[in-house]
Amino acid sequence: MTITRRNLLAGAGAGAIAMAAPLRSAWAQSKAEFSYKYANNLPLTHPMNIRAKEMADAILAETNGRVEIRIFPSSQLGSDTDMLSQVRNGGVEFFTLSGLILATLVPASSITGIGFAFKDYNEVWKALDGDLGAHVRKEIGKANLVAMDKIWDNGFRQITSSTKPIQTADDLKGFKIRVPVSPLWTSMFKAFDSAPASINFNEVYSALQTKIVDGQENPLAIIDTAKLNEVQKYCSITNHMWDGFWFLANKRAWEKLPENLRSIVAKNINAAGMKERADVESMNAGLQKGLTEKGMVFNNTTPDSFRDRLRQGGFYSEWKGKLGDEAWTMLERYSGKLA
Ligand code: X2X
Repeated sequence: MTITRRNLLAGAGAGAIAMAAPLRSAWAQSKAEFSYKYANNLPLTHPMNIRAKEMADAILAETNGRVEIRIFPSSQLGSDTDMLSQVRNGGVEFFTLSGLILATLVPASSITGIGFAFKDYNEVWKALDGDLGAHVRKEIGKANLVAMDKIWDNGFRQITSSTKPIQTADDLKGFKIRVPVSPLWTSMFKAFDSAPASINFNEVYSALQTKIVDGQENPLAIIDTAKLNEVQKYCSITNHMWDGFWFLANKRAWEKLPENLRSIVAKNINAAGMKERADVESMNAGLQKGLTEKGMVFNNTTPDSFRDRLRQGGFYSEWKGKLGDEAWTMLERYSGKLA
C-alpha cells in the first residue's frame, strides 16, 4: 500500500475514534454542565489525592451536580512538563505544580524554594498566605493561569542516596542527583558542585533503579508513597528547602464558570489544601520511623556547611539579582538575612 496523505489521515482518524470511544461513553454518563479535569504527578495514596477526591465529591454535591472534577493522578496524562502545557492550552483545567518547576514559565515563582530560607512551617505559611504568596500569584496571573489562594504543601525536602549518607556539603561534591526540571534546583545543586540531572517525577523511580542517578531529594511523604525507599538506601535529613504545589487553573476555563459556581469551587479547593497541609506535615514528622522499619538508614545534618557553601558560591546573591530586590526583601522579612 502506498501511503498517501488521504489514507494516512484515514488511518489516523480510525485509530483516534477507536481510542476515544471508551472515554466518550464515560463522558456521556456525566450530566455535569462543567466536567473539568485535574491532573497531578503524585500517587493516589498521597494526601494530595485523598483530599482532592473529597474536594471533588463536595464540589459535585454543593453545585447540585453542575461541576464535576475528574482526577488524573500519578502523571497519567504525562510529565509535569506535559501537564504544564496542557493546563496552559486547556487540555486540562486544573493542575498542581511546584512553584520551582512553574518557574520555567513564571520566573518569580522560584522565590519560595531558595535553599535554607524557611526554617519551619510557621514561617512558610506566614509568607505564603501573606504578601510573598500574593506576589507570586500575581505573577502567575500574568501568564494566563489562575493560582488558588492556598498553596498546597509538598514539604521540607530530604536527600536520599543509594551509595552513601550525605553528612555535610562535601558529600554532595560530584554526587549524581536527580532534580526536577527547574532552573533553581539545578543552580542550587551546581553550587554544591554536584552533578544534577533534570528528570521529571514520573521517571524518577526508574532513573534510581537503573542507577542513571545515585540520589534524589523529596519530602518523606513522597519518598514513602512513591516507594522510593525500594531503590534508595540512605536518607539524610537536610531540610534544604521547602516546596509547595500551586493549585493552578486554566484561565479561560476558570472564567467560564458562573460566579456562584466559581466561589464554591475555590472554597472547596482551598479548604482541601488546608487539610492536605495538616496531613503532609504530620506524615513528614512521623515517617522516619516507618521508613526505618522498611530498611532506610537515616542521619541528621546541620544546615551550616550547606548554607556556607551556597553563600561562598554566590548562590544567594545570584538569585537575589534574578528575583529582584523587592521580592528578595519580602522573603528576608520571613527568613532573615540570606545574601
Ligand atoms: O518532582 C518532584 O520531586 C516533586 C514530586 O517533589 C515535585 O513535584 C516537585
